[in-house]
Formats: sequence, C-alpha cells, structure tokens
Amino acid sequence: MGQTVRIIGAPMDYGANRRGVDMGPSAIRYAALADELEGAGVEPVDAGDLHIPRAEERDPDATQPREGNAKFLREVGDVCSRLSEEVAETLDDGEFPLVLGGDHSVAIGSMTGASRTAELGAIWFDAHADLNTPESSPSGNVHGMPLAAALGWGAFDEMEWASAPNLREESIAYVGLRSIDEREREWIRDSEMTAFTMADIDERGITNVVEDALDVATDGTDGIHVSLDLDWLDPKAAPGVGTPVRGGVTYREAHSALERVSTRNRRDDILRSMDVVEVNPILDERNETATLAADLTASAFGKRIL
Ligand code: HAR
Ligand code: MN
Ligand code: MN
Ligand code: MN
Repeated sequence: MGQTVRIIGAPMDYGANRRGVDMGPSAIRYAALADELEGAGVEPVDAGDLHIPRAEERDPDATQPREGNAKFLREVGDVCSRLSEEVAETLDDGEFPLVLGGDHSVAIGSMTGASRTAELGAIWFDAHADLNTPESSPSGNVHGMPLAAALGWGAFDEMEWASAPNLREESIAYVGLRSIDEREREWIRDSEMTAFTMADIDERGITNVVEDALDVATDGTDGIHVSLDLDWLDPKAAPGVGTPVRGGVTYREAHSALERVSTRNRRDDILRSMDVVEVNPILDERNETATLAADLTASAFGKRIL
C-alpha cells in the first residue's frame, strides 16, 4: 500500500447561504470514497468528522452580517482553527490530509494548517474566485471569501485564524473561473495570481491549462494544496451544489484535470493537502455529485482506467 490518506470530515455550512452542504462528508463517504482511494493505491484512514454544532444551535444573531459583512464569521473561525490543527498534525504524522466539506470556507483551515511549516502553492478548481473580503462581499457568505482570508486581505488581516503563514499570491492558480464579482475582477487583475477561465480551457484545452496551473503552484513551493469545489463542473455533471453556474467543465475534462495532478505528483511528489467541498446532497440527484467527488479524488491519487 502507498501513502496513508487521512480523511477529515468538516460538515460545516456556516459559510453557505443554504443548508445541505453540512451533509457533504457523509454523502461522499457513502459514495465509497475509501474503496475508491484503495483502488487508486493509497491507504485511507478515516479520522471522522469535526464536531460542528448546527447553525440553529449557535447565536441567532450570527445569521445577520457582522464584522463588516460576513455571516457566522466567528463560528467559521472556530471550525477553521480546529481544522488547521488537525491538518498540521496529520502532516506531522506523515499522512496526507484530505478534507471533506462542507462549504468552501473549510479551505481556510486546510490551507493555514498545510502552510504552517511549508511554502504552499494552490490550485483552485472553482466557478467562483472566492476572493471577497467582508467589506466587498455581495452576500455576506464566507464561502465566497476563503482565498482572501488565507491571503490575509482586508479585515482578515487582523484575524489570527485566517491568514495562511506561507501562501503567496504568485503561487495560486485558478482553473475554470466563470463567475466573478466586480471587485474580485479588479483584484485578480492587480494581483500576482494566475487565473485560467473557462475561455482559456475552451481555447487551449484542459490538459495544457492544468499543466500551466501546476507549474505556477509548484514553482518555488514545497507542495501544493488542491481545492476542488464541485461547482467547478457544469451543473449537468454536478447538480448537487448550492451555487451552480452554467458553462462549467465536463465530466471528462474534470477527470483529465485531476489525472494530470496525479501524474505530476507521481513524478515530483507535489501534493500536500486537498479539500473537496460544496457537495449539497439535498440538491443532488441520486448522490451523483458526491459519487463524482469521490471519483475525482481517486483520480487525483492515481486511479486510472487501465
Ligand atoms: N461571489 C459570490 C459571493 O461572494 C458567490 C460565492 C459563491 N459561492 C461558492 N464559492 N460556492 O465558490 O457571494
Ligand atoms: Mn497524531
Ligand atoms: Mn468555492
Ligand atoms: Mn464555487
């Protein structure tokens, strides 16, 4: 057996505008994630779920925007601090942290933990840029903010739990963007990040784009974080997500992308951490989005057709 992959469930939905993503970890496990990983040649160990009280049990005021404009920000901070510890400990133990969300704000915890003792690059497979700050957010939903948080932008600068210690803009690459807010658009242009949109994939093909994204994220870093938001895919392939956007990657393009990641990993040992987020079983059809999430994860770890 190869590398040990520690599955860490983070059933959090504080950062999303609708309930359901808190059931993501269970749905992905039910979709035979562990068997899929074994089939890919790694050894899964399930660490269970972080304890996350249901939103209704928390401060009712928390549903109202606060700290600028961010709902449940303190609650998200609490979960991400604990997740960050668990991710860092997993790496200390020589295992690979695979985080199952939950809404995308769990990535703040994954990345702060994974960058504690290493320069971290990141590939962001997502329809959205997730670069809002509490000040710029049009919705107040923290799942639209994880990259800004990890980079310590805006009000996140003062939040100890948010900023990832060793994550630099120039080591971040987006793949598949197609829904970007006006402020995010300006910030991406002014930043050092690399952004590959759906138009780039149309023009150059998924393989070339992912190879370039891998170059960006691995250049000068010790390893990369892969953040897989299922709304990256076209809603036809992944209907079970809270914020679907038409015009996403196909089933095959998605597999091809994660296969590129694993091919590069086999060669250069680049993968450090990963999260799989935004699966909403309430909106899904026969658990197909969760099944796809499990499948794509296995592809990232080396599962092949033949
Ligand atoms: N940009 C919008 C906002 O910040 C929408 C964010 C969408 N949600 C996600 N992120 N699933 O990937 O409110
Ligand atoms: Mn331990
Ligand atoms: Mn996202
Ligand atoms: Mn998204």
